Amino acid sequence: MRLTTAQALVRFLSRQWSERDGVERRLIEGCLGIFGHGNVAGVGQALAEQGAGARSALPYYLARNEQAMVHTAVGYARAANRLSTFACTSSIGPGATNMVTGAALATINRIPVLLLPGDVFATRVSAPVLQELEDPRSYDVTVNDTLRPVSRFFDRINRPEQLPSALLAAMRVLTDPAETGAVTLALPQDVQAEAYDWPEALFRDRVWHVPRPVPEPAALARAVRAIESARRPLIVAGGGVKYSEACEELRHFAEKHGIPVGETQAGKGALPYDHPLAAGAVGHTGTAAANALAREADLVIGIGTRYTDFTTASRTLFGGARFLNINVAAFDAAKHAGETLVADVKEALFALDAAVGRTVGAPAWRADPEWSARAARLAGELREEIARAASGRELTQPVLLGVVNDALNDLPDGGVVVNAAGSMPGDLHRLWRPGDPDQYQVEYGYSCMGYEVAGGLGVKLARPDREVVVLVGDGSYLMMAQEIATAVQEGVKLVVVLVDNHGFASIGGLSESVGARRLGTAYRLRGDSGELDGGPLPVDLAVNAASLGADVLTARDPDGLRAALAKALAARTTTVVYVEPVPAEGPPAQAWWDVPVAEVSRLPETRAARERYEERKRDQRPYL
Ligand SMILES: Cc1ncc(C[n+]2csc(CCOP(=O)(O)OP(=O)(O)O)c2C)c(N)n1
Ligand SMILES: [Mg+2]
Repeated sequence: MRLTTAQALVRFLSRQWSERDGVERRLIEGCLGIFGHGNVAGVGQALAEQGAGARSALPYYLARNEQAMVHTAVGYARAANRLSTFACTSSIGPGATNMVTGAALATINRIPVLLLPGDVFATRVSAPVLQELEDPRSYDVTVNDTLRPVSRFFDRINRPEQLPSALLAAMRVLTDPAETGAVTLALPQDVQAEAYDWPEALFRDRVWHVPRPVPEPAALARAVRAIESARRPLIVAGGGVKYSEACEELRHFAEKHGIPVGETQAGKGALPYDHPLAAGAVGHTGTAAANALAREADLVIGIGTRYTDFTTASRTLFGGARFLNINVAAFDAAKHAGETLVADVKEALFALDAAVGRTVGAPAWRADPEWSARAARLAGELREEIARAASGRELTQPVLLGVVNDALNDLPDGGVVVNAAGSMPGDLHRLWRPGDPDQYQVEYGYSCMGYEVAGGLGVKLARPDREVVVLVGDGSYLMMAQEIATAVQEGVKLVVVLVDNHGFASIGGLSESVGARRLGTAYRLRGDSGELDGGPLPVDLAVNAASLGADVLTARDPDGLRAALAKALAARTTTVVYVEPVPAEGPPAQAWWDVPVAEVSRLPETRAARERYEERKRDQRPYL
């Protein structure tokens, strides 16, 4: 078939499917894009020619910012448990480099997205073209090379003939649970428009089987021995549990053996929050319950977790525990010198279920009954503590989150909550009571300000059956609120709760604790002193949201918020609920986080912070 490279690309993408457990779905649901001279005549023309409407094989969505469109693709793919995603087409130059942050976010969170940045002429006949970076050492370098370290697969299509093998490699990485992340095919603008004779076979429907690798028998035997020799095991459930759709298996395994479960941000909701073995959030933003268990456990069973510093409290949390790591990615399984079980989480739990406690002659294995009973007591106290934190007459942030949580848990569909950066993720991790595993969608791998609205749009595209509530701080809103306009354009309804505390509550607190005097963390006018300590900014974010096409409601107290949320959830159009919460001290952190403090300073508060830092630093153990 004689087609341009871009036409062949679009035709190919519209015929790719993923399959897991016998269920097939489109692998590339659609194409988000912003056009410029680097893609309008190539990918843009190809999309237009194939028919890019909502009912076409590869629908096109106009976004407002290239970083945001990658966030939208991530929100979609994550809510689809990584079985489907979006392509993102950009022009060359700034359009392409705007995607770097989104790509890093996708790769760090292990979420598949397909990026199609335009690139400068392969022939170089017109070089340097508008927006081309010239590297005096080599004409082979373009700004798109910044996407290499943040992509799990990167290729530049300098000849049409290179496209088929690059596409096959790209689809393989997108659908490989161990390798997935951002996949980038850089497309020189002349090659996009160049015609070539393609074999028809390239455009046949192709199904990509998403594997569930089973554990190796010897590794399974070692894992069983590790579990059976433990008395005080603790499961740390990460995002891998949810992506593998193994929450039921996790519950069954924990119950059968009396093992308490702590959850990371990505794993939150894996176990019902009111389960007697649910110790809640673990780590720096963890609960007293989970962290107490973590300090005393003799075996940590990490399931689908990357063990970030928030989970390990910068390697201060897990006492003398050994590690057993169940992960589809060998890279993660090998962390902390653990016993490794490289497998899909569901398959691993299935295999362990058949093997643990079945050693001939041995009684069915369970954790020390006192340990399980203690976990149940702590879980009970945790539920009371969470209920206390969320109650109150003043609209503090914990109360606000409690009101939103109740509103979602009252919905028949359970809703989804989306958040990423600021002071809310910590409060959400500790306090949120997920109605089900799909409800909690907090991006905390990259914790990227600006993910919230754009990511929420993607979540809603994946889950039109659910109400999607985006929680966004004023700082994050000011970085990237423009996708409200895209939601309005698409008739995709979001509820955005805009939490305006006039600056960076999170970094303000952190700044004070490290002796940095809260510099640059409150939004104030430049005052007479020359510092940013003047009056409040005359910035009205509620009016801003209305100007983007959203309906806007304002809430001043818990009852007002309940009423506004009820209205917003019942509405058909995107609605922003604007709230200025009452400032309140958050609960004290139950575990440390390593943020190095200045070793020398003239400021007394910095010296005091350094003393505290050095004391805590002594607890840090490498685990290996
Ligand atoms: C893109 C990006 N830049 C900087 C940071 C560092 N950072 C983390 S939270 C935060 C402030 C967030 O402010 P806001 O959204 O208002 O939330 P609040 O802390 O007030 O709850 C900053 C600057 C980040 N996470 N992401
Ligand atoms: Mg703020």
